[in-house]
Amino acid sequence: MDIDTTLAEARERIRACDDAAALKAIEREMVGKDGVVSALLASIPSLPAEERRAVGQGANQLKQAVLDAVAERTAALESSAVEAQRGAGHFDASVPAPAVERGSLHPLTRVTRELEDQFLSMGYHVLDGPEVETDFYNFEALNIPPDHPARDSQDTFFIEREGEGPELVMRTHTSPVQIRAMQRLTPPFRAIAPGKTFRNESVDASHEHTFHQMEGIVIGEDISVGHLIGAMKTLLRGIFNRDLDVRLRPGYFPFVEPGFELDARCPFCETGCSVCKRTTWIELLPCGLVHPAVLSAGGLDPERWSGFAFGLGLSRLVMLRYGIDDVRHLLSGDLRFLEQF
Ligand code: FA5
Repeated sequence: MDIDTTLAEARERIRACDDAAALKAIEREMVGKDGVVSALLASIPSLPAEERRAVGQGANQLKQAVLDAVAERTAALESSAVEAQRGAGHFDASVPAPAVERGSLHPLTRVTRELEDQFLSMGYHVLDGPEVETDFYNFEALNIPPDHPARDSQDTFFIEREGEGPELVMRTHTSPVQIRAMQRLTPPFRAIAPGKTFRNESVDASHEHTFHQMEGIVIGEDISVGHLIGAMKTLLRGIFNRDLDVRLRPGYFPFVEPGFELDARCPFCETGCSVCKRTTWIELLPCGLVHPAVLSAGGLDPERWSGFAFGLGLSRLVMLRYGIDDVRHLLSGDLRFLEQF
């Protein structure tokens, strides 16, 4: 018998053993009265004289090593049994339960949901659109062909792709949903589309590379700037809970004609404050009547259908609503900021 091999096998079985009775059985088999070690010792008288000493020492070492291994494994099994009992059995009903940490809705989610409710009640669809868009939807269908200078105002993240296929971009605004809405819905219709947008911006307190917008589009017959102003006033009433005067300034966007920047009377003051930069007006959203080329790109006949569209800067609106001074807080994931809502 090779003593080293016998010991290695015995140790392996002991390590793998996970109950006390089985451990005892191994111990008996190895060092008991009729066990391996006894058999080894009993064989000594029949061995040549020069081998007897080594076999005797080996048998004693084997016995001690097996006893040590059994003792070590027994201690390990006992301590894990105690742990299990602690975990499962000891319950003190008088100890106060750990406080349940409740999450809360992100301010962007809150404002988005409020606006969705408001627009749903006005008969609008709430639409979603892909955040990774084709160049066609993000630019071309919106009357911004390649090399049009308006592309400079929306510095874009292009997506590298292998092989054939249309050029892909992270959408720079929610306006592509205008085209998707025209393709999907039967006019007349009204729809909003809140969501994430991306621009390769130099980031500062009012510019993020990832921010939220909410597109609005209304298509019908004989839609005029009057309808646009009426809808915007209703929108503002929903946001600020009161009627606010609005004014339109000319604004250029290739996908609307005429195009405007809509300002609202500052909801926080009457004579000028830091929010309105002492002007009593706050710049709220760009908007306009849908350009005939955009109606055509969406598959609608511009001779029959007309419409208005607007692009609300949701991130900026949330900042205004909650007095947040830096747009970068919104997506920072910083709990010190988030726990305030
Ligand atoms: C647009 O994105 C147009 N698609 C809006 C539009 C829709 C016009 C429909 C006409 C008809 P603009 O680039 O101005 O326009 O962005 C709209 C709003 O998004 C801005 O008023 C601003 O509130 C917000 N915004 C733009 N860039 C950023 C940015 N980097 N970080 C945070 N908010 C931004």
